[in-house]
Parts: sequence; C-alpha cells; structure tokens
Amino acid sequence: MTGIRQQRLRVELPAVLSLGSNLGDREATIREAVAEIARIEGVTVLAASSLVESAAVKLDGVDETAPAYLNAVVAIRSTLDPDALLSALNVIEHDHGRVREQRWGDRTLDVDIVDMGGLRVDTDRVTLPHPRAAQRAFVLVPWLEIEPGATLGDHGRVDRLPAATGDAVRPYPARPLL
Ligand code: PH2
Ligand code: MG
Ligand code: MG
Repeated sequence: MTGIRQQRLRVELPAVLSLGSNLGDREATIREAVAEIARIEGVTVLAASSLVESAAVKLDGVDETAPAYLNAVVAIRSTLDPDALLSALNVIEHDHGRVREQRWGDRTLDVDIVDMGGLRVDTDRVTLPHPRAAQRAFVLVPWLEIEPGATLGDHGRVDRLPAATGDAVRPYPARPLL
C-alpha cells in the first residue's frame, strides 16, 4: 500500500471574533491585532467591520468616566478548535500588553470568540456562543455590518437584538481594517 497519499481531513468552521480596546492607541492596536489574527496558522480572515466607539460597560453598567472603547468584529474561517483558537488570541492580547487584573477592567486589547459555526461549548476556558454577546451593541452592530443575516444560538436573528441592549455605539471614522 505504498504510494497512497494520506490526505488529512481538514474541517474548517466559520467563526466571529470581537475585538475591543480602551487603553493606549486603540485604533493602532486593533488594526495590528486584525493583521496578527490573519497570520495565525489555520485561520483565514474573511471580513472586518468598521470601528465603532462606545462607553465602557462595567459590571454595574455603562461607565462614562472610564476611557471609551473602540470595537470591531472580524469574520474568520478556522481549522483550530475553540481552545486552540483562544490560546492563539490570548498570545496576541498578551503581546499588546494585556494585563488581567479586574474583571471587565480597562484593557489594551480584548479578543473574544463570539460564535464558531453555532457550536455549543462550555468548558472552564471557553463558552460558545459568547454568553453576553446578545446584550452588547458593541458586538452586534459591527457584526451585522459584515453579516446582516447572522444568527446567535438561542437568540436567533442578530438584527433583532441591538434594540434591546443598554449600550450605544457611534461610528469611528477610520480607514478600513482590511
Ligand atoms: N468589553 C468588556 C467590558 N466592557 N465595554 C465596551 N464598550 N466594549 C468592550 O469591548 C467591553 C466593554 C469585557 O470584555
Ligand atoms: Mg470581552
Ligand atoms: Mg476576553
């Protein structure tokens, strides 16, 4: 049985990533992070939203006194499993000086997996779909820009969700991320 090429099955899943920054040069950080995501082995970037700006959402609600966030959403295809993808994203966060002190504290860079082809995952490290995405305009609005027909787990169509969120986003004029 020599000469038979062993072709490995490559299962690719679509995934949606949310990027956020409210410390340092927010725009440069998100721009670099998108380029770094595109360089992860096994990841193809399909689309990137425009940037949006919003007040920081903290544990007890919107905090207008904290530095404002820039956010964007990126659509990818990936052969990595959720854990491996998260590890690769954590490296990018760390490279941009991310420190984890308090929950929902100010940060140079946060990259979250919002959805991976509707996959349901609940481990110590990762929950999919992202449990709070449905309540966050800073995720939903840029997501809809690049995927108007998107759905999010039990919440169904994403275009129905922004009206019920407590946060608001404003456009942030900048050249395209891709
Ligand atoms: N991320 C958080 C907490 N609060 N607020 C805004 N506006 N944007 C974010 O990306 C964000 C947040 C936790 O990851
Ligand atoms: Mg987050
Ligand atoms: Mg995160």
